[in-house]
Amino acid sequence: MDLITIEHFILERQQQGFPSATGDFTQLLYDITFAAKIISREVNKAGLVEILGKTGRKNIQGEQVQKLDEFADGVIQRAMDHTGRLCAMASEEVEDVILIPKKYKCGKYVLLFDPLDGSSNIDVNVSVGSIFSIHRKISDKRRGSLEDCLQPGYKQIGAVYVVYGSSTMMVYSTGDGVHGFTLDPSVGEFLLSHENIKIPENGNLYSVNEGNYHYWGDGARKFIDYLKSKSNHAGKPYSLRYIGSMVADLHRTLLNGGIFLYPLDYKNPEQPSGKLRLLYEAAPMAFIFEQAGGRASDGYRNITEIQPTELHERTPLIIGSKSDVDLAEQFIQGKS
Ligand code: P6P
Repeated sequence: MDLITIEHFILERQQQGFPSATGDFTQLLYDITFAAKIISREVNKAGLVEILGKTGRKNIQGEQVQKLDEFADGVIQRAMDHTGRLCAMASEEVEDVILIPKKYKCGKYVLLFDPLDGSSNIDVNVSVGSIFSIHRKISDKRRGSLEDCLQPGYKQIGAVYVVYGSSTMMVYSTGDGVHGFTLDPSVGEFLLSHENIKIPENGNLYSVNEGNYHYWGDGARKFIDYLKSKSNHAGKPYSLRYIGSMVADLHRTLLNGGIFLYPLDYKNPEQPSGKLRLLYEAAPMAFIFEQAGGRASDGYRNITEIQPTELHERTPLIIGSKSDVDLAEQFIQGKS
């Protein structure tokens, strides 16, 4: 395979597809690449320096904030806030919209991100990831606003995830296919390793936390029982793979096919909910999976069709090979 850096690949696609473009969007993708390299360096040495300790603080999700969470959030904000490309940001680690300081130019894009998803796995050396969603500014406000952040997934103009695993990989789509790049840390370059990723039509893997089985609705339980039966459409039971780190689980699902689920659960009977975040986890992943020929649903509708009402709202997520997601919906909706 030719040695093609992510910067070269992105620029070439911009020149081919949008010759009159200003290059701002391309520069934004470069900025994300830069932040990912810095986060990768810290994640990969986390076990070597006293950074694994907890900060003693909790984020708005009530989760113990790991120092690397804070570090990743800070790197992204500091890499982005002065570039003049963004009008606003939103982070899993920050309760409110992050507005661009008045001393900097306000740009035409919005960046929503989970700086380090799955961070509870850091201490046990399990792969973690960063997820980014990019929208255009839509409000008529001079600076950015919550309105610019609360857009449905089909309006995204780009989505990126980075998985910090045995190697660090960046996977992105700007609506023209899905492309993967692997970091060569010795030169600090992401090199093209997976051009035009397409999710296999069918998989034989399912990925779900079965510990929640008794909290799901009947349809979800019946679907998982079906996948495990010998008389399912595949004629043999699916295998279970669950890491408990969304980016790692979804990266495997994208490459190998099959289905990942975090269904609606009734742990709180008065307020059944999903766990995963719509704006900066489910929606960008849904955009990427759709671009790779897959699907993403909340059990009833496409994730990318959901109109967000809150910055940190949660959603059930069923994502993977289209046929598997279609089937899951049939069961969840009681049609199978
Ligand atoms: P559970 C990690 O905390 C995370 O947000 C996702 O990365 C992951 O898919 C999910 O939660 C795992 O949740 O309830 O199975 O531990």
